[in-house]
Amino acid sequence: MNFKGLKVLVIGTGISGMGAAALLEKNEAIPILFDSNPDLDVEEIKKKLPKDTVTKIYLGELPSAVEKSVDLVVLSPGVPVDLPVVENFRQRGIKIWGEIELGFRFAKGQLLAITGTNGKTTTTALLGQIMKDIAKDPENVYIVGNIGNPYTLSAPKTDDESVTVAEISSFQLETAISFKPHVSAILNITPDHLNRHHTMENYIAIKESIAKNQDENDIIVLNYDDPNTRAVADRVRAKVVFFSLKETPETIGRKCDLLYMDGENIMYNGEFLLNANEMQLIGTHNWENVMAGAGMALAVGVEKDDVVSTIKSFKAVEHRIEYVRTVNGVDYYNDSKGTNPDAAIKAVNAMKKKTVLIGGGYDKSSKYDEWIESFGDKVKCLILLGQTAQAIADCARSHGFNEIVFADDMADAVKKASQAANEGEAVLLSPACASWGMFRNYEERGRIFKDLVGEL
Ligand code: UMA
Repeated sequence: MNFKGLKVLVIGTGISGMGAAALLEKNEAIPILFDSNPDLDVEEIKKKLPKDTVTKIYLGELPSAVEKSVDLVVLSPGVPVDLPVVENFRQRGIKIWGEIELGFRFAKGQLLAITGTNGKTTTTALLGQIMKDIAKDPENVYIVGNIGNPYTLSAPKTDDESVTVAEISSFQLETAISFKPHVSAILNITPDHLNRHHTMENYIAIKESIAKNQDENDIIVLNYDDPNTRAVADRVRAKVVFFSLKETPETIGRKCDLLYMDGENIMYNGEFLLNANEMQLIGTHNWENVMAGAGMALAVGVEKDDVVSTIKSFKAVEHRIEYVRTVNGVDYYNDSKGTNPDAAIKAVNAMKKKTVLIGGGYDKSSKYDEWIESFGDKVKCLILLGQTAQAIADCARSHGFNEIVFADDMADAVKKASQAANEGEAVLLSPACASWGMFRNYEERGRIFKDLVGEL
């Protein structure tokens, strides 16, 4: 597609909007940046764009003359697709792409893409590392997407030899039109982002759309244990590889490629890959992430020994049950990426000691019952902050859990957690909620937590 002279409205001035605007300008399109937050500073935004940029920037309201002049709209992932301004463009027949779609139009080489409610970041980082470790030129392997690297920044650098490993969120899939991975994976689908996607059916359909352009030559790796992802197998054209914590080739009752557990051994179609205790990652949810990442790597022909060697040395990604330090005999863990109840349950399950848990944050209309029920005897005290604090406290009390402390902010939460935890116990930040409203993103929340723990 020729972008020369095309007037493209880019909505959102976060990292995706910046990446999109820079790519468009380089390709002689005329990007126009718009952000609905009127309090942003135009000069600060300009500083993040390439030098000598001529991109026009509008904040708050989009002038109707500008709205009428636009040929194409590119949305940042955080911009809901049902906003009135977006709806207006749709009714006028103006194309609406996500930043991922724009990147994809410029990308070459092999594309491996991962979605799912939880485990995306770990699986993407692991698979990216496997591909880097075997690559002739590791610089030509790109790890992009929701993990924090806009696709539009790396896509134009790719060539036929490139490998791109992409973490793709449901927000990004909603506006990915021709996006077609060679290998995709859906790790699991449990309730999340329902304030944006409204129903589970819609959320599942969006996740499943990662495979909508895949054909018989492509591969999809799916979690057999999750009924939502298992059912996807019957609706896609790509060849299916399953992974499962529960089934084996004998019990699964169908002929298929399968990664599975034989006790604590990770297996692939009857062949031993590695023992789970040889990995640095902890928790059975990570066995699933490892099976998914290994399945994708094996699908593109990476040798078994190479896959295993990277898995053995791979360490937890930042903010994902990340050990911070031990103070006065108390272990501190940062799981700021635990942004929904399901992810937070996995962190609680991975804890080996009695735990003081810090939770709460932005309200995504989640239900907290299963998270509270997962506490068992392990969680001794819940420290709550943010918009959801009261709702979580009410839910916890209705399940008979009464050890609840409210905190004003993260500093207060860390202080109260350090007072509540005794020697030999753990403090875990795993909020079950997004960070928005109190922090810019989960990374900022995690770093502030780690800084505060560092000061104890
Ligand atoms: N904005 C508008 N109008 C709106 C909503 C937002 O103008 O209606 C503006 C905001 O004022 C802000 C900008 O959009 O200035 C932010 O855009 P964004 O929210 O899309 O954020 P980016 O900085 O571009 O980061 C996005 C992803 N953010 C979201 O999906 C919310 C990042 O995922 C991702 O790393 C990045 O693109 C690169 O691909 C973060 C995330 O929280 C980690 N993802 C969610 C999750 O993991 O649960 C899906």
